[in-house]
Amino acid sequence: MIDLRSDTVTKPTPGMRTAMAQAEVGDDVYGEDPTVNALEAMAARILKKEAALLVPTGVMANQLCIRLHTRPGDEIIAEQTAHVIRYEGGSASALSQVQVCCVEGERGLLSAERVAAAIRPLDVHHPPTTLLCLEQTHNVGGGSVYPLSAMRELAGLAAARGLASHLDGARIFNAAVATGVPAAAFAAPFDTVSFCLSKGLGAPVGSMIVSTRERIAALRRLRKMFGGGMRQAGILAAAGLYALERHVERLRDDHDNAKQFALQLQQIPTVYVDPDRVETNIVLFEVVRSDRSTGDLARAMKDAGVLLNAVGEHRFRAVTHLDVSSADVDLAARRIGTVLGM
Ligand code: TLP
Repeated sequence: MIDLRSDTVTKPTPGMRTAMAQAEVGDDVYGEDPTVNALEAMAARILKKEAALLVPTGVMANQLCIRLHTRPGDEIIAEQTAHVIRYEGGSASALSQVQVCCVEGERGLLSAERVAAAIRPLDVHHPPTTLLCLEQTHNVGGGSVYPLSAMRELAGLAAARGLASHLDGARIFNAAVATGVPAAAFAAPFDTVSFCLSKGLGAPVGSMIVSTRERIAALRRLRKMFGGGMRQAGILAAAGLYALERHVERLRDDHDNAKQFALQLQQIPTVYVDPDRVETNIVLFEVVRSDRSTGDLARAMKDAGVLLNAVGEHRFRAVTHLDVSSADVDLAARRIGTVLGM
């Protein structure tokens, strides 16, 4: 089975498992886990921020930051297909009691004009706009990458208008590897930045938040409140350290495989895909001229040995990662061609 549903499906490599088994541990709620402390120091160093915090998931990372930057009744701005809106179970409203202003972007990427127009003027009728959330790379946008200039412009606009800024950098290292811009440069203009260890980096669990020492101290308290204070978490942190040391540069292979996959899909007459839009490890493609539903086609592809996510009426998402090789994507494209009658 070739699993292209997500880069979250990766399993720890033998070397990573050894590092996890050998990790020194302590009680991280007391701040006594040396491996967690080492991971947090490394994340802060790489992203050039003062401090970092390990949290169990990317969702928790985003939601802790939303909670930190807002008060009940505030409004936050995010692109309409952002992960914080679509895939976090309504937690911004449930856990932070904020409403979300959904702004339309181009392949998930917002423009300064649209964001500026969405910031509400001070008025007793309006919810105060207090936070701008961006996503790098943009998942639903197809792994699209904000250029550094756009990130600076948007975060600068937020700061100038008195808003805090949070970057959901779940795949920030994919953006860094794809553009050659250091992840720290993308992170620099934001008040808080989160990134995932358990996607392309291949760790089984974990996300990091980086920010100032003061904000990380406040987030540590909120993490406890949200139930995310872990004990001997060094076993997980060891996987994160291993991933940051060994699995960043290899993201390039995932990008090459994604591009190759898109080029092969393009040969199938009933597939629409634009390989030029494949900037990182996510491929969005559409099956056209088919009277079968995407759910039905996804089941047929599964029977043929390819797992994919159906993400719209005609649309599929395929994600390349550590556990799929270039030969695997060739085979997956051939199997999809067979299912589609080529
Ligand atoms: N994304 C998952 C699903 O939740 C959709 C995926 O398969 O892509 N931010 C972004 C941009 C993400 O793509 C994800 C996960 C998260 C946050 C949440 O991370 P986890 O799953 O660790 O809570």
